[in-house]
Amino acid sequence: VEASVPEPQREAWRKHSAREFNTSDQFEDAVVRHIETTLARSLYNVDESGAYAGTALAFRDRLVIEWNRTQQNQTSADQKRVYYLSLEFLMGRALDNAMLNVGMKDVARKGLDELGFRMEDIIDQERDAALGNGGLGRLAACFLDSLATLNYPAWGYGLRYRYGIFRQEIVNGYQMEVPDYWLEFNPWEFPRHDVTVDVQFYGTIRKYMDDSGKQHTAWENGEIVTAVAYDAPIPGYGTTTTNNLRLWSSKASHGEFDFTKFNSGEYEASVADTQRAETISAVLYPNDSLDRGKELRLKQQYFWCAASLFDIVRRFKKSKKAWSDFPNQVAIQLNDTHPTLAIPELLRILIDIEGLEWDEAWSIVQKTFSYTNHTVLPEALEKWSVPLVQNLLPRHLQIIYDINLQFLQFVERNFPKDRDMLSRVSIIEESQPKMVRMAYLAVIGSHKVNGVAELHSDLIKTTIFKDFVKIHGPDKFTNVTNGITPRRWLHQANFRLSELIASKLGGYDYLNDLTLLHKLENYVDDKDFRKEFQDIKYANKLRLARYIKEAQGITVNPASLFDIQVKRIHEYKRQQLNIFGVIHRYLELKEMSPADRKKAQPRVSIFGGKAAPGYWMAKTIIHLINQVSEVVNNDKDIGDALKVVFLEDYNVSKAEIIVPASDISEHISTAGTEASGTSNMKFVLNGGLIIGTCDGANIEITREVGEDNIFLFGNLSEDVEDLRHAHYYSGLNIDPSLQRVFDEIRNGMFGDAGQFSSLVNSITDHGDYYLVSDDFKSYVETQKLIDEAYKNQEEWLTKTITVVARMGFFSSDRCIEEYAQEIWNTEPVVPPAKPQNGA
Ligand code: OX2
Repeated sequence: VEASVPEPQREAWRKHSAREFNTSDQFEDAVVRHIETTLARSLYNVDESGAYAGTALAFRDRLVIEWNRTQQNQTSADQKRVYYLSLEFLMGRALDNAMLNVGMKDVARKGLDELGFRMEDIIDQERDAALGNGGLGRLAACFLDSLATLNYPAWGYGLRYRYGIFRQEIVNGYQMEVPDYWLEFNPWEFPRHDVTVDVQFYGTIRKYMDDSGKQHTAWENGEIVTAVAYDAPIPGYGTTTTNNLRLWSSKASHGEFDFTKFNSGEYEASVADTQRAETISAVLYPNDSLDRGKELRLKQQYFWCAASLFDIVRRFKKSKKAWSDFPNQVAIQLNDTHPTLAIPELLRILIDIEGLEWDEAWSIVQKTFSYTNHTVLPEALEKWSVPLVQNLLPRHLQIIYDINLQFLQFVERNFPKDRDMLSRVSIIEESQPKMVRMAYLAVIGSHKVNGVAELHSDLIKTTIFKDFVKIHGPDKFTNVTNGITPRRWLHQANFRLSELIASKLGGYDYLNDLTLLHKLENYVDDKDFRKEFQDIKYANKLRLARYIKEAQGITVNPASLFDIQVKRIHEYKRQQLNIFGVIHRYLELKEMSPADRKKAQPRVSIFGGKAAPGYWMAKTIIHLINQVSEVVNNDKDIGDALKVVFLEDYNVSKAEIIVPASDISEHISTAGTEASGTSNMKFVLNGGLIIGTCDGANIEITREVGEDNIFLFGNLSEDVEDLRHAHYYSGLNIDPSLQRVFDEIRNGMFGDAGQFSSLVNSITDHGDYYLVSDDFKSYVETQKLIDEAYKNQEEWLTKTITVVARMGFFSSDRCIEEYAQEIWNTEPVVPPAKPQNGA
C-alpha cells in the first residue's frame, strides 16, 4: 500500500481517525450532526425526507470506514480480484440493507424513535436504484451482496445512468412511461473526479514500423469522451468486508463546454458537444431480452468496457507484475454479451499499447474472461452490423476479424469434412449487411461459458452453441444455477418469518448458510410454530392488501387465495395465458348459481411488470389485464370470488412487499424459453407455492421441494419444436373453453375488441408460437387442483413450511462459491480485525 503521510504524523491520524457509532445515542449524534451541518436543516424544519437523509448519511459514514479498510486490506492481500461487468445493477434501496448487513437496525430504530420518527416511514423515503430491467440486473445485485458477504475481493463495473428504468403509470388501462430521475438525492455514491478515463470513438487506423522493424497499429484522430468514476459501497452481511461498485458517467473531455468554440462565437456547438458526450450514460435501454442494434447502445457498451478495462489494467500495472500474471490477478465475468467488447479491447491494450505479441495477448485474454449466457431467445442474441462497428470502433473491428481468422483456421484444420461448419461458427454472419455475432465472440474469447439453470445450460449446448461444444470440447460449458440473497429476500422483506426461523434454528446463522433451513422440517408438526407461520403469511397478505387499496384503490380480502405473477411483460412469459385463465374463471363464476359461487374458492389475481416501450404485444397484454380488472372488480355478482389487480410500476422495493404475500405465484413460460427465473425462488423461500411449467429453475425447485409441493403443468421443452411444426402444417387445436374466452373478447366484453385482435390473432391465426392453446387446458385444470388443495388449509400449511425448509440450495452464496471454484479460481480475503480504539 502506498503511503502518503510520513510516519511521525501517523499517530495523529490514528488518534483522530473516524469513529463508527455503536449505540443509539451515538447514532443520534451522527444523524443530528448530518441534518444540522451536511443538510443545513434543524429540528424546526426537518421532515421524513430530512430524517432519511440524516440516517442514510450516518450509515454511509459507517460503511465508508469499513470500505476504506477493506480496500486497503484487499490490496495488500494481493490476491486475484473478480470484476463483474454488468450493464445492469438492479440494486433497489440501500438503507434497510445497510442497516441489516452491519447489524444496527435495532439501534437505529431506537434512535429514530427518540428523535420522533418511525423506522418504516424513513425507509420508505428512499428511491430505488433501478439501473436494470429485470432478472439479469437483479442477479447482478444479489451477486454483489454474496461476494461481499463471502469476503471475495470483487468489484462491480457498470454505467451510472442518469435515468434508470422508466416509471410505469397506467392511464385508462394503458402503460405510460415517465422518466425516473433518481439522482436528485443519492447519498450512496461517491463521485471520484480524480478517477477518469478518456475513451475514444470513430477515428482512423495507422500502421507503422518502429526502428527495429516491428509493425505497429495506432488508432487516432477519434472523438474523445471522458468517463468519471462514481463508487458505491457494497456491505457484506455479518462481515466488515465492504466491496466497491464502480459506475461510469460520461462527460465531454474538454469539461463543461468547449471554451475555444465558445470564445469564437460557436456557443451552441460547444454545448452540443457536451450534450452528446453526456448522452452516452444518460439512459438505460428499457428492453429486457431484446436486442435493437442502436448505435448509442453500442457506444454505451464500448464506453463502459474501455473505462473498466483501463481501470483494471491501471490497477494491475501498479503491482509491477509480469503480464503473464494478469490472469492470476484478474478474473472478468461478462454478464451476458453486453460487455463482449472488453475482449477485443483487452487485446488492443496488450498489443497496440503494451507491445505484446498476438499469441501471448490472446492467451491472457482467454484465461481472464468468462461469459454467462442468460437466454436462447433469438431476438435477444446481440448482433452488431459490421458497418456500424467499422465506423465507431475501426480498430476493434480489425481485431475481431483477426480473432475470427485464427479461429476459423483452427476449425478448418480440425473439421476438414464439415464444410458448412465455417459459416455456421464464424463471428461474422454473411448477411446484408454483415453482422458481428457477439455471443460467438464471447464464447471464443472466454475460458468458461455458463448457463443459469440446468435445463438452460443443457439447451445452450444442443442449440445455439452446439458447434462450439464440438470445437472447444464440453468442459468449456458449465452450469451455475441462479440464486438469490436470503438477506434481502427473506430477512429484509419478511422479517417476522426470519425471526421465527432464527428462533427455531438457534440464531441467524442460516442467513450465511441457507442449507441450515432443512432443520425446519422438524417443526412441521409443531402446533405453535405452524400457527405463527400461518399468522405471518396472513399479516403479509394484509400488508399487501393495504398497499393495493392505497395504490390502486381496489379492496381485496386477505383471506382469499393470492395468486401473483410479477415480472417483465413478455409473450414468452405468458401473462396472456394467465389472463385468459382469469377470464375463463370469470365466465364460469358468472354461470354458477349464487349458492355455488359462494362455495368457490375466492381468489385475487395480481399482476405487475413493465413492458418495453416499443413492444406493442406486451402493452396490449397490460391493457387487457386492466380491462378485465375493470369489468370483474365492478361486477356485483362476483364480489370477493374474484378480484383482478394490476399493480403499477413493479420494482425491487415493491417486490419486497409482494413476494412475502403470495399463496401461489406463476412461472408459466413456454418450456425452454425462461433460462432460469429468480422470482420463483423468492416466492418459495417466503412460503408461497408455485404454478409453473417444466422450465428454467422450476425444474430444480421441483427436485428440491418434491413433486407434491409444486403445481406443474404443460408441454415439455423437447416437444415444443414438434408442436410449432404441427401448428404450421396441421393447424391448431383450440380448446372449447379457450375459444369461449376468445369469443367474449371479440364480442367486446372487455371493451373495444379491435384493441385485442392482434393478441388473439397471434394465437388463432399466426401459429401460436408460445403454445398458449396447447397448454391452456392443463393450466386451467391445474388451477382447479390448486383451489381444491387450498381448501385444506392444514395440508397447505404443511406444504408451505416444507418448501421453505427445502430452499437451501437457492442462495446466491452457493452460486458465488461455484463461480469462484469452477470459473474464477479465486479465494476470499480475510477481513481486517476492527481497530481496538473503537475507530
Ligand atoms: C434473464 C432471463 O430471462 C431469466 O430467465 C434469468 O433468470 C435472468 O436473466 C438471470 O439469469 N435478459 N434478462 C435475462 O436474460 C436476458 C438476456
